[in-house]
Amino acid sequence: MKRILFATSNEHKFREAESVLKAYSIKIVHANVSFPEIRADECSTVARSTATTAFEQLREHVIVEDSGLFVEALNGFPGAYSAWAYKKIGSKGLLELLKNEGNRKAEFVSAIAFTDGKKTEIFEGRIEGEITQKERGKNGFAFDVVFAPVGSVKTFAEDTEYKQKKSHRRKSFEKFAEWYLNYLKKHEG
Ligand code: ITT
Repeated sequence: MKRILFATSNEHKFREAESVLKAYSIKIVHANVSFPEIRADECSTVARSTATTAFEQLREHVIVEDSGLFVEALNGFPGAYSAWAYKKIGSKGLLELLKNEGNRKAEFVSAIAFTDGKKTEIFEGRIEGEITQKERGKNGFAFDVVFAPVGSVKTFAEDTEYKQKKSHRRKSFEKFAEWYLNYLKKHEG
């Protein structure tokens, strides 16, 4: 098994990533730390910067992930500010903002940044869906209770198996894993 640090203060993110990566025999170790994040509209910009900060402190190959929910009718809000928005208004607050809105389209985005201290690589995953009319489901975290992905009538919080198969995080981590196995071959072979 190959080991790599995943720096995140979010236990849910870690578990979702772990379950994708074990199929590739890549073992991630949880560095339960959070670093100051820059403000930017794109998750990839935030992730790239946080990876550099994480490497400076941890001095090991590290990945970080920045993600968010981009709601079309709100011009992409809360987007890269999702963690902050969730703390402030929660998913009930988001439903309130969309109360009289017919356009419920939204997209989850996950951007992973890997760095070895010399170069940083970015991997993105996305999933489109709709914001439901009310909260549904008990599993998952944060906005999972109000997000129903295209192709399913259930929210991520109602159907975690579907989330695990199709999510933005599944896609970004699969891209990362495929790239990382090659990276290891080149650097260790
Ligand atoms: P770290 O920065 O320490 O990794 P965090 O939770 O603060 O943890 P982000 O800054 O990337 O991570 O914020 C991501 C936020 O986007 C998260 O807190 C949720 O509000 C939302 N989000 C992202 N992915 C999600 C998912 O799969 N399900 C529900 N909400 C999600």
